[in-house]
Amino acid sequence: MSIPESIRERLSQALIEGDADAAEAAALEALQADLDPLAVISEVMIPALTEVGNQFQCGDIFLPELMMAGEAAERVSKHLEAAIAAQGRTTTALGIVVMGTVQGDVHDIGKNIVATMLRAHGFKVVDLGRNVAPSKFLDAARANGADIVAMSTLMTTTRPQALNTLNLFREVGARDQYALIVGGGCVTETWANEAGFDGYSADAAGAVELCKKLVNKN
Ligand code: B12
Repeated sequence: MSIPESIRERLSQALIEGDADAAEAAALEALQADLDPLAVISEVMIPALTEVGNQFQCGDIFLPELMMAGEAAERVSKHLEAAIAAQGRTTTALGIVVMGTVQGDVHDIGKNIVATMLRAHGFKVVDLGRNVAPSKFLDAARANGADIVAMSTLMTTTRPQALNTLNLFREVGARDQYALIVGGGCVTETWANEAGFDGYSADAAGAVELCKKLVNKN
């Protein structure tokens, strides 16, 4: 079912204005109307946050407004994530994914959505949270017997930390034991390939396909 214009407009406007209450109300209305939570994320939430990011970059809005939009998006994504999780029906784990946002970066909305989607599709996800040091990725991969180590990074300034993490796995001779993947707004497929990662995806649905491919279960 396509997203009715009234819900689309209200949610988008509320996110852009950083009105968390109005955004939450519109998201709950979308879920009550049985709209696909992933479509709400990709067709409304991401474009609205892209607009917020552009306005911030141009100096049309400042940090307080960016933070209000971030809070509104977090409130909305909690409901959408719960709805995605409720759709998951798989009981046996397809594979184990250790996931986190790289060191220095606190953006975790996209990472949380990817984690939820992976869980809904049958992966066990060990979520390390945000601002995760390279050594923490390595320790968690070893401790949990991970198949995949997934890094999220949203800023060009923290992107090198994904590479530092990959290099740490190389230095300790653990590179070939895990598939290392990366994603987030500042990463491209070309960058990920050139850096030597095993995969990249621009969105959560693609992340699921990528992880299935990497564990050879699709
Ligand atoms: C919300 C937001 C915030 C919130 C974050 C709240 C939170 N809990 O995450 C707050 C207000 C805290 C924030 C803070 C800052 N932010 Co900010 N923020 C944003 C904003 C508007 C949206 C990000 C977002 O959530 N997008 C929606 C999600 C769903 O998309 P996503 O993260 O890309 O994830 C999808 C895909 O990328 C993919 N994916 C994500 N991770 C992974 C991982 C894997 C393995 C795979 C396969 C796929 C994958 O799947 C996801 C789902 O589809 C962006 C602008 C933008 N256009 O992205 C700026 C933006 C990222 N922020 C920016 C900046 C500069 C900052 C600050 C430094 C501001 C400041 N001066 O303090 C701080 C950073 C603090 C820090 N140390 O990290 C810049 C970064 C610029 C750069 N250097 O690259 C941006 C791009 C804005 C801009 N245009 O200038 N921010």
